[in-house]
Amino acid sequence: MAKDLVRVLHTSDVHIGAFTEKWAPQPDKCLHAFRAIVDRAVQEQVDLVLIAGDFFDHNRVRQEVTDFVLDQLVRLPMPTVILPGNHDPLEKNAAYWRMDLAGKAPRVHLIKDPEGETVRFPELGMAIWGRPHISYDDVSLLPLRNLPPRGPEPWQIAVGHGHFVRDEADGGRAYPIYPQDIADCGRDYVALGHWDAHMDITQGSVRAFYPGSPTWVGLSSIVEFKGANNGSKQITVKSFPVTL
Ligand SMILES: [Mn+2]
Repeated sequence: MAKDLVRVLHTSDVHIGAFTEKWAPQPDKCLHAFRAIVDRAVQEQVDLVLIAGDFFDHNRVRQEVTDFVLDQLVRLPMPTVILPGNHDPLEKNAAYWRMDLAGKAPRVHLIKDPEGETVRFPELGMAIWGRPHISYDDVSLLPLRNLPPRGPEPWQIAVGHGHFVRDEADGGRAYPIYPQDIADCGRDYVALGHWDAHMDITQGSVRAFYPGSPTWVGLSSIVEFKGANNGSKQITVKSFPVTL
């Protein structure tokens, strides 16, 4: 039987590597933001950490930066799922390849399959599907189209990094996510990334949120999944300030 309460720390857009030069006003801002996220996940003993893209600001981050990030990931006692975004696509020179995740942080699952893949956590009764960015040129990527059918776990999550299309004015945007993509994705919760603001863009019965960038707006979310065993499933999103 799945756990009755599953808590997921959902963050995105940490933009590690942005403005890290010594002349920048706050050169360590994004590193401190991520360390604060890890502190919170440890304190709150969440069941899973989900990073919905643009974890890194770019793929040229220095080795000392990827070393710091790896040290922080190692501190997390729970599984972590990372989806590469448009700033940190999984290209040949991706920052992710310069971290020994498999050797040092084996609880981290990096979503790699360009078509999309599902990471399963039977002990949590949860499965997470995502399609990664794999190139800086993939502007026509549809992050939430053509998902596989739901799996057996009671909680089916999608993670997507892209731009929510609000109206016709958004028509030409890269990595579009249409309202119908969310409404039709067959998941319980869509963990989004790309926007810096915290936004609830729930469509029909599918809850969907941008958590907000911990670095730029100082926010992140803990999402509580409750009641899978008694048939009254309930999802609560709690936004919290990330203090640096
Ligand atoms: Mn982005």
